[in-house]
Amino acid sequence: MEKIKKILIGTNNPGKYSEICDLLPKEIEKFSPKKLNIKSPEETGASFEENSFIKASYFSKKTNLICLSDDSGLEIDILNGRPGIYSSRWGGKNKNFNLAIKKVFKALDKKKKNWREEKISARFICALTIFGLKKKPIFSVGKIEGYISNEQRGLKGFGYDPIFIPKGKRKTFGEMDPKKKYKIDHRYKAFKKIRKFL
Ligand code: ITT
Repeated sequence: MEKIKKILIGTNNPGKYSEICDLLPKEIEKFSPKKLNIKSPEETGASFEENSFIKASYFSKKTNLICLSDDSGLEIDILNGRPGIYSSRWGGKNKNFNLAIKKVFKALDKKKKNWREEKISARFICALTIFGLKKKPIFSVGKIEGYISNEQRGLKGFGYDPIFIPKGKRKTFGEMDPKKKYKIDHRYKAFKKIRKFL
């Protein structure tokens, strides 16, 4: 099997970038689109898998490097899966996640007045693609089930971390030590399935 020596981590999201760096073996040389001055492509896919493939193939073709991309997001059941593949876009142009979280709370208020007294089931999903190998691309998906917190808690992590409580835990991802989060989350689970390639 072709072992990867160099990889472009195809994300312009700093939170994701540091988490993916941590999940990859130390000896792999890592590159970022930011350093190479490459903007992200438009995410025109209809699923996490499609968008992940769009990013990995785009960055890989631009750089001639093997590229790993992650498309991820938060699905809330009573919102019919929203924000889902639009998780990033709910943060607006400036990727403001206080704003995105406000939007989530507003949508929940609209759906169910007393949602804060109930368990609001949700999950984080991560779809990974590795593109640019001699053989066909590698795909993997990981999920973590949990609940939406009735208030924003914790300053650690990124994105929706302050409102997501994984099943069986009390703390939000925003309150958890990032190293602990990295060992249980959707991204970790997706990585675990493709460990043999890395
Ligand atoms: P790239 O496309 O450049 O990777 P992005 O932020 O636009 O960056 P996505 O399109 O995959 O990435 O959007 C995923 C959004 O879902 C991301 O912006 C976060 O807000 C949220 N998200 C994904 N994983 C998360 C995690 O582990 N913790 C908190 N929020 C997460």
